[in-house]
Amino acid sequence: MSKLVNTEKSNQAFAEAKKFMPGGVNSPVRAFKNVGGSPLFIDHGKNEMITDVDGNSYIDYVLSWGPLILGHADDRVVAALKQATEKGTSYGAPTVLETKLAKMVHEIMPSIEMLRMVSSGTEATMSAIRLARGYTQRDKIVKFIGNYHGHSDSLLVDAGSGMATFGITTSPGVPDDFAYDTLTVPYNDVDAVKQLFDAQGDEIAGVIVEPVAGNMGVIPGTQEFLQTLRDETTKHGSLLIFDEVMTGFRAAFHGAQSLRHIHPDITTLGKVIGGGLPVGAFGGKREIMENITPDGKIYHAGTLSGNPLAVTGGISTLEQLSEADYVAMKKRVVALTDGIANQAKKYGIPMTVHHVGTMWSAFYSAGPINNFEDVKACDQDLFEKCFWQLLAHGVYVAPSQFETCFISTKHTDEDIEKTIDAYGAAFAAATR
Ligand code: HOZ
Repeated sequence: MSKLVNTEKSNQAFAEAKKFMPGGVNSPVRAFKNVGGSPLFIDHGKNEMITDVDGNSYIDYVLSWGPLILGHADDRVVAALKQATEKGTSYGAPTVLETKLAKMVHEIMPSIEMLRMVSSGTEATMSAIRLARGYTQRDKIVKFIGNYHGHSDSLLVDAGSGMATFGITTSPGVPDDFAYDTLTVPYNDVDAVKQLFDAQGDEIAGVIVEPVAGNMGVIPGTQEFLQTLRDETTKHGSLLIFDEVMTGFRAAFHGAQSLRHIHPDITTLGKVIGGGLPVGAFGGKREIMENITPDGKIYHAGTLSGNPLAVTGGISTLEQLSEADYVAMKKRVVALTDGIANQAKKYGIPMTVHHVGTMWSAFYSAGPINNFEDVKACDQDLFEKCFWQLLAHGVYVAPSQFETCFISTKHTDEDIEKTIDAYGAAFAAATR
């Protein structure tokens, strides 16, 4: 149960859900398990607010774990979806909408010359790995400790997000042989990358990386680190995969790749590209993408890939976003994170705040925070106490330090002020 708010109906809903679904949820990070309570069951959301089944409303910084950059139930997205639904929910045949979205994505991220749509971020990264392996005719892949790329077998090694939250390094059910071909390296560790490529570079199919890590809180990949990945993969004939499922249209409108001016061979997308509907995509250089079926032999398929509703959600979201929105969102994120840092200072709480574009996180540690080990050393006890206090003050943040918080175009200056005040009240209560 929620410790400080009346959540009787949520608690009842959770008890019932647990009878029929493992842990009562359809994704573990929702369960509030590591903050020692039970989750809120959400009744509805509008703009930057969500309301639970008990009628409590919160300023939402989870935003469905990133997709809702226009906030909940944006009027134009809802209208477009209603119209699309009237025409049919799925055909299993091409629509012009898919080409429209692929073209829009290419214009926003020019490194994506061709695109294949899928139904989730997990499917996008899994397919990108198969593409890298098929294209290079090699098996080994490199990932970074604390990066999370969904829950497919090859990538579920030393992962962030829920794996980190629950302290699991790999999952029963992942065959050893799969993990054997996944080489892991600390994030932002340039020397470790060079050493690995010196030793095994010619066996490596690809490197997959979150250019700004978002599954251990927000940790930017340094310019040197990302440039080293580009240089080493090019030198050894491996592919560089930027996992921008979270950072795409979030770290910047043109993705994290635009911040570092580095072009990956393949990019994976999800979240914002579906405007809150189940979606994913992977794309990149034409000469690589043309190896996918039916043009090539690397197999990929999906009944709901390019689903008209999901694509409509993505198109109507991307169409509404302007450079001015990003300037405004960034200004608010800076005000928010500065405000939180000031409150922490006032109450003598060691804290490090990070933000990139529309993503932010507050680490309960004096820092610096550059990699997974740094996040593991954060004060979990204090995080937990403050988490419940924030809820009691109407602020909903991600229930783990291994996750990112987000902002939408609908968050107002007043929301930011209220949130900073809520952090102040939470810190006062937690240090009492
Ligand atoms: N991929 C999301 C961010 N870490 C979490 C969503 C989930 O696992 O349910």
